[in-house]
Amino acid sequence: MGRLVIVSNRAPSVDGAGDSGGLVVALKDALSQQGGLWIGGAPKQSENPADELNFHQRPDFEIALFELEPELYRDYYLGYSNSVLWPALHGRVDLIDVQPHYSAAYRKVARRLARQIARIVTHDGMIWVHDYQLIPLAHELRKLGVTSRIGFFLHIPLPDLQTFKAIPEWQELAGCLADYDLLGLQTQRDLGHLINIFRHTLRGELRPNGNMGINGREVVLGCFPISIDVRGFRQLAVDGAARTAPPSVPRLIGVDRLDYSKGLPQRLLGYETFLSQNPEFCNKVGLLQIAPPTRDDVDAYKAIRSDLEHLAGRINGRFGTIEWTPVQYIHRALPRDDLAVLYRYSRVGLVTPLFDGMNLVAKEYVAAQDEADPGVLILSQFAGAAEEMSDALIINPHDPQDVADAIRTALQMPLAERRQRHGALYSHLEKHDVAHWSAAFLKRLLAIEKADAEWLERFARLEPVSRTG
Ligand code: ADQ
Repeated sequence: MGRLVIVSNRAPSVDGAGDSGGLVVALKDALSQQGGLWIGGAPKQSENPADELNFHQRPDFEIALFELEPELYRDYYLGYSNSVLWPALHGRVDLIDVQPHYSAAYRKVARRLARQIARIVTHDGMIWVHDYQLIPLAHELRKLGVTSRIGFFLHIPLPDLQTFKAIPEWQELAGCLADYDLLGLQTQRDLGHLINIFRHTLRGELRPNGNMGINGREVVLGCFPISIDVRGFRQLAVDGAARTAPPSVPRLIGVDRLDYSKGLPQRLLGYETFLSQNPEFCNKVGLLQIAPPTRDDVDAYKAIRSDLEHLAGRINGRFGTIEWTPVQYIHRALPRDDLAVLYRYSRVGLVTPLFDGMNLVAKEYVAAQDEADPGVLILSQFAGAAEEMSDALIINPHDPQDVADAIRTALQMPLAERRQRHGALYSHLEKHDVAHWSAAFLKRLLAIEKADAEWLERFARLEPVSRTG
């Protein structure tokens, strides 16, 4: 069997620092077993980018970095990826910023990267492309005659057809998705949307095996809910708790990138409603919100920070006392072992996105709990994680009353019920950890024989492109 090649917008660090993040942990084993290669964007842009991948050998696998000019990177990443695709795929069509040069840059990056990858992959290799920044990659690779199996995993949600159509290039994108051999989504919800998009855009036909017949070939579809290193994260929390004292009042915790999809203002409104309706809890509970900045250069992100600070200030002004601050807000990232112990010592985990592919914080919170005295997870019905985690308290994040009621229920929940809910959530997660996720995807990709020769020929006839052009 050939080499496994992972492609993502960002590569792991060349020296292994920061590997504790989910995806690297998930794929490290599979990559090291097969002499794998991870291709990703260089951490810095360059005025004169090399037209070749830049290789670095780590002890576990090889990394190849691609460089982009700052302007191209801006239009491809901050522009098309995060000002068009991210809002559209999260159902925030009101935030889409359509600029013709954004989509041109997006396609250009895929074309350039495909040329660089086509020079190094072999027919028997497997290519696994990650996420919305690189949807057209298989299309560009096929045009160059690459015959390897190519799979794609979308980490973020796929919305319904009407919302998807708000992307000016929606038909083109649907066509590009259909050029993969395997398409993996986080949830059944998203899978249903994909099937509908294919039916309407490409006259796709759902086959009895769950795959899609499109233009005479079969595209394999699957739902692969991503997870975390459950046991590893639990151990971090256990070790951390041995070094740290618990907080003096029961704590609610929220941990999110500062993103409009995460429902942070809605969460604070729910907490405010809870405090106003349950004054007996004032002084006896606190909310810790950790929200590091992200994509600060995109306009839609600038407002969230001030909204959040305004709300936190209002709640603290309204309910706070000399001794008690109802909302503690930290605007930066924390080391994973600190996060793990903060989760463990929090009586309630608040995960309230308005739309989320999966949401790993929900899984981290459950993994970190003490099974003898676990906290309660409050989870939005719009997080992908809600499909698997029905033993959480499932809420509608748009309804402050629903959030407030769930907070009260969680804080008053008897130990026996907390243990029962946590036990069910943890045992599911233990079986469905991140290793299970990557193995399931790769097994499906491996089972695909090879790209259909006739189909590839059609591609070549369509657009003859030189490998070095
Ligand atoms: P994200 O939108 O980044 O991921 P999420 O799944 O919650 O969302 O993952 C965030 C990760 O960042 C978690 O591991 C969390 O611990 C970490 N993190 C958040 N705040 C932090 C802080 N202050 N300090 C340190 N670490 C912090 C996208 C999709 C999700 C999908 C994942 C994986 O949007 O829906 O679950 O990819 O596929």
